[in-house]
Amino acid sequence: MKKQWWHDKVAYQIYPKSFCDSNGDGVGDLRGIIGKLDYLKDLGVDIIWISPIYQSPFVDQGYDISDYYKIDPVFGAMEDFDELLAQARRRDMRIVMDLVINHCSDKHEWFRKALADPEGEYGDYFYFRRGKNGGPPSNYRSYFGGSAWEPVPGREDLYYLHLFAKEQPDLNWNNPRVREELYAMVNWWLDKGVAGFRIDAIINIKKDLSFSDFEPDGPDGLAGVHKMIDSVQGVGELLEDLKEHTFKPRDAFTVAEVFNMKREELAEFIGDDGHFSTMFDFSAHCLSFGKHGWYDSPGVGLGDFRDAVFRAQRECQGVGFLANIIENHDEPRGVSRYMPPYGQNERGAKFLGTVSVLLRGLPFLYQGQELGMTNCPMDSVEEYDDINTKNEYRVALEAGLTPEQALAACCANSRDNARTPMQWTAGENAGFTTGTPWLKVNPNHTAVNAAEQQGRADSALSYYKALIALRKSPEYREVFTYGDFIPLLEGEAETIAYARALEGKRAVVVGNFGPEERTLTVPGAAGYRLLLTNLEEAPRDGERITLRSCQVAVLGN
Ligand code: TEU
Repeated sequence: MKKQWWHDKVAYQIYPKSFCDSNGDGVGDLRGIIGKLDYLKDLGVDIIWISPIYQSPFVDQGYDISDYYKIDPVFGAMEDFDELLAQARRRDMRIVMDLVINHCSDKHEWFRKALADPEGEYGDYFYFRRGKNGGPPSNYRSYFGGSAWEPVPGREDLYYLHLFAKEQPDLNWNNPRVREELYAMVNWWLDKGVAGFRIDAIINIKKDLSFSDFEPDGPDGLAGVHKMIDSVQGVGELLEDLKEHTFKPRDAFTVAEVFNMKREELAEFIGDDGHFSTMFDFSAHCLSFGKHGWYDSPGVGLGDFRDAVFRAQRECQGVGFLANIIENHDEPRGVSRYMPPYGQNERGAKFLGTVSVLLRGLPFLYQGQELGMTNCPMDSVEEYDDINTKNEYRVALEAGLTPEQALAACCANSRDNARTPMQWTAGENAGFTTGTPWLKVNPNHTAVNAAEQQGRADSALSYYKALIALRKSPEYREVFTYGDFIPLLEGEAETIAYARALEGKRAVVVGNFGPEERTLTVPGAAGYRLLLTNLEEAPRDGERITLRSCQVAVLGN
């Protein structure tokens, strides 16, 4: 594998609306981020991915872009962004933007022109189609529920395609003009000095233009639109075209959000000359997809997490690097989701962090993960903001669940769990804003917050700093970056263990997530040094190590 500058780095995702508000309007902003760069540097972060900050009506929180060349005023001005770039560079950190190019906002100039004249030039920027049998052109259900086809106002029997919300019309990638416009925009941001992009929902850009129906798979008589995406061939050609015209000539870093890749395509996606630098490992997250929605989403334990992640690690060994995550702005908090009830605390947060950060690949932290932030209890559906959550609530009610059950499904799965404001202090609004926060602050901020953890040697935050420092230490950097991933103790229940090995150097991660203390035998680890553990001590005897409930240890030779 060719070595790349980003291989030994640590990345951090900022959800800008919820990170830090500098002007008291209740919404996070660029000046707020600038003010926290030292905090991120101190944590050990090298690459910062910022979720969309472009001009947007915020129907889907910025993933609906109405002008790709503008910063939304709620976040600040372009001068603030330039300042952020400069301040990050000064600290040897790099900024990665979110690239949302499967769709834009229905308020984008292109779509407004297209609606005014669907048969005209801009109509071909999108997918306008005639209906059939008095209904939409096909029976696709959008990712956010309901038909993926929206009738064009004032035009009988004409529809446009949207895989996400109806306010997010899909862009027609078959049209060379669309591609040209998008590539010019990508290059404009790269020339400005961003290091690269996190690329949103990109697998969806290739459509099957026959738009054939699929067997209905739900009580609404529709079929998930992912079936069309799964069945179509040829997305690779579009992805190569994108890369050749943008990322490659400018040596940009890219991390793709890919859900429905075909397994045999791994090397094409993230191999040495792949479409992208890396892509997120969602294998554990996918386990909780319900057949019909969040209401029938299966619970996922840490054993399932281990099995899925280990499989992904094996598959990408020798092929490429995955981007490893526990949570992001679309997922519930990892501590609440994967840890057993007795591990949903600071100890469990450290456990999960250790397991994830030392995997082979690029670690991505999501804001607040380093504090052990948890899911936020909501008392009613009105407290949610997220469009997807509101839809899932409705879907659950339509399936016959009681309002209490539907709310419980949202509490467990909602994207807003991760979107509540960052918990800086124990004070009012968690120190996030002096105004009224746009989304509820998790009431546990009085106990879980950065200010308290900064000053405490055994806090989750202090632990994360030590963990990242270990990963980057001169002695272990190479093995944690390029070492093989070797699963260990796979037959042991409630255990996560693996080694990283490079030539003679070895590091071992071993964790017990059972409710009781246990003694485990780690083959070959006699005489290894204890490099890190989330409790005060980890008694050893030759190859044997005794770990309390939810204790993890890192050993090395
Ligand atoms: O997500 C794409 C995507 O597939 C998710 O919507 C996923 O299906 C869902 O979150 C599971 O709960 C990206 C962004 O990350 C997301 O925030 C946007 O809403 C979406 O694209 C549309 O741009």
